[in-house]
Amino acid sequence: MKTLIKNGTVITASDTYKADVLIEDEKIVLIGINLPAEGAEVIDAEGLLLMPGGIDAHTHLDMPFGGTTTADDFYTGQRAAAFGGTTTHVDFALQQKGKTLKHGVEMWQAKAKGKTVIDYGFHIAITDPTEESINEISSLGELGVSSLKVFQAYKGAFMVDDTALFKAMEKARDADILLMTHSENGDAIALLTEKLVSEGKLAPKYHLDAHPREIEGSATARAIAMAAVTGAKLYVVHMSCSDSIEQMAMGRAKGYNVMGETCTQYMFKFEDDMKVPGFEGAKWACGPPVRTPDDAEYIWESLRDTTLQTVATDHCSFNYEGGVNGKGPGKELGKEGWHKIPNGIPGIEDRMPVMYHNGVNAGRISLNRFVAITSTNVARAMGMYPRKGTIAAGSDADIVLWDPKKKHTISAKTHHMNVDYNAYEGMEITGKPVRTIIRGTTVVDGDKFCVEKGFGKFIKRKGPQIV
Ligand code: DUC
Ligand code: ZN
Ligand code: ZN
Repeated sequence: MKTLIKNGTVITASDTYKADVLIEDEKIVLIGINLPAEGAEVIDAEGLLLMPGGIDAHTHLDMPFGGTTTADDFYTGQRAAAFGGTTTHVDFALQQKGKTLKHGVEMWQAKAKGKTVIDYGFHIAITDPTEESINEISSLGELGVSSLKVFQAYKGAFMVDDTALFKAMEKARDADILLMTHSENGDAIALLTEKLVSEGKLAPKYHLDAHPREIEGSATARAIAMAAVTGAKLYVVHMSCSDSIEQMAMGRAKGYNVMGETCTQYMFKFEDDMKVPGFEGAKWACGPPVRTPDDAEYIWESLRDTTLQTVATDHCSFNYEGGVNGKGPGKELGKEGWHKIPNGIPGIEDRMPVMYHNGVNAGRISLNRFVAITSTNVARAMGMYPRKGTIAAGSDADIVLWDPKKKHTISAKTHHMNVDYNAYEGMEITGKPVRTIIRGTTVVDGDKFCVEKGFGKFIKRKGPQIV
């Protein structure tokens, strides 16, 4: 099968140029001027940008968490991602206590099976760091997994101590696995939580007091120091504030193998949104928490100056009004106390348009930088480049046809995510995907969804790069 995309403007992390793109089966085979159309289906992309499909390195689909399970499964979450121009994501598989890492990956493979409509991979989160589990890091490559997550938070659930983190880093270094940390101080959070709850401080806003910025900063510093000593490749996920990003800047200035990710919500949702009267603030409970408008500006600057290299979503959807009309339990679980609110914000569909409008249109980042932080750098870090993350001969034909003039108002009423609220409700954006192509197949065409469940492929990853 041949497809020729004519007259579009190709945008990569480094270049902007007008060209035709020829696709044969699943791959891009030729990029050039006035390519002949014989035997090909022709797509006219006049006035459109051709960008590599977005890659979201941080999602939680069908994940049991906080006494319930996330509202989006692999079908609803991936379908929404495709409407938003994301063509690949890497989801977090969780090791179950007493079980192997491989078992965790297999569990998540089973959740995805028969539901996938975009391409995907898995990180594995180590939650039971026995000697056996640590040794298993050496064979993660055989599962097509090139990244290992370690939680420095969620004491009593996912958190592991520094001994385990250090040992995991040594093994990850030897096996060329990317070590990812959720950097907060779980011990301090547990103590603060206990104190706040015992004082009857139960409204959603107290979530903020239990997750101070300073402990995100110091946990990040701890992870970076251990990466420096062990030589592991470190990727710090969901960096929310200047306290942690300053540590990242310092680590990178010293030449350590470290890089950082932020998430869209940290540029648009703030502490004040959690401080509103009533329960509404529960929508924005996530870990690390939302911070301040000053942090948002700091994040934009850090994305510009390459201190931060990727933007993900940490998509973790829970209904605001769950437990009714066939919906599973959601945020309402925390009505009696903020500490019972399931942590997470949805956004897998919104990342690309929101970052484009507020980044590129607002003059904060260039188009090429937009591609770098939403796709190319992610593919490199996750061990998928150049198969994913660029428009080049030999790469998978994952291409988003982007209309830079198309206007849209984001709303839960029209979004495709299986959740009853949207973090960007009412945001008027200009520029969005009009056609999403994955491995040469059109997955979304305007409002139409064009593939069946099971289309999405598991991507075996290896050779993570710090960028
Ligand atoms: N943070 C969230 O907000 N949700 C899922 C897990 C996490 O670390
Ligand atoms: Zn996390
Ligand atoms: Zn997460």
